[in-house]
Amino acid sequence: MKLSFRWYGANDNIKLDYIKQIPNMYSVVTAVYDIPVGEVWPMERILTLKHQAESANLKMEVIESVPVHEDIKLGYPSRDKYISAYIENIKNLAKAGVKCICYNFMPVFDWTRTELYKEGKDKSTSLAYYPEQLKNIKPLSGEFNLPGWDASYAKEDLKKLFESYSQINNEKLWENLKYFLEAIIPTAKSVGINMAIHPDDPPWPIFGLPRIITNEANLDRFLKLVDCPNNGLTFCTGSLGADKSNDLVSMVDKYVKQGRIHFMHVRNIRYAQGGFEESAHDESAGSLNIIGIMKALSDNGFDGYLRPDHGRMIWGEKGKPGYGLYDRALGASYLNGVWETLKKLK
Ligand code: CS2
Ligand code: MN
Repeated sequence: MKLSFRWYGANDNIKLDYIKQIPNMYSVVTAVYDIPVGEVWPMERILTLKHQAESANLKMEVIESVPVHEDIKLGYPSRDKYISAYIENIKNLAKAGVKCICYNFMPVFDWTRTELYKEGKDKSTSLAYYPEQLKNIKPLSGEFNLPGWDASYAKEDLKKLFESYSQINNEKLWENLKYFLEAIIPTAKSVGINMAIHPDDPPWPIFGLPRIITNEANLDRFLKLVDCPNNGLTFCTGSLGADKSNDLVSMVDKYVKQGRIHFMHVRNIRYAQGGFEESAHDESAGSLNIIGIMKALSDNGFDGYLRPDHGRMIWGEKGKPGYGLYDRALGASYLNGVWETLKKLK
């Protein structure tokens, strides 16, 4: 496995040198964040990120994310223009040495939580999702109060978007995803980029919006839409694990054997109040079988990218919820420890 770490570019408070000091750290996972969705990222911006990473002795082989324009998910005629731009991005990123692109196909909202600073018994804080609280969140109401998303949309734009999605059920979203993949995967293949879709987080519909990248049957269906190794997965344990019926160990085993996992997000969650709280990465801290998942990767010789996912806020650190340095570094070190142990015991 190639250990990697999300870095938000020059505006990230976390220094690249600090990231490199995490043992075994190989690559950053980053993106150009300030170009509107659907446009081509200027080559010099991509190269700047790469040079910054390289000056700290890190690679820049994974991009998370190249976001997909809503018109593509909605299947509007304008999608072709946005798909062309997406293809340009794939080509340019390949020229800069990128090997893997993470993206998602969730309508309107990416991840959804009901609390960003849930205090644990040890006074650390983490992200949490309680279905009871979700009932009280009404994205279309006057006080739009969805944690993490409040400032991202003007109320009127959001209303329009929701109206557009009233025409889109799961099957329509599948069709639009297939159209997108058929257009982009041949380019990804020819330039040697692995596309890696991120599962829906959490893996069920929210606010009546369709969500399809949620469980094993749907991942099977996804991989067959375009049956090519470059059409693969970001296997996010915390996202898929929120649905207790997902058997993560057997899913990892199966998809690594098929060569379709290009990127792992490994984090733990603790089931609570019908939902979940994000915990430390350690298996004993939460509900997921983290060691079993790492063993399935190790047994199958997993050679893709792996990053710790969200961390708690600990040691007084202030920062982007889920993306502080300290707990993610502890997570990376824990995962390294498990990995080395498994290797040694082989
Ligand atoms: C990430 C996602 O921070 C997170 O929750 O796992 O936002 C992820 O970057 C996107 O879904 C990938 O497109
Ligand atoms: Mn993830």
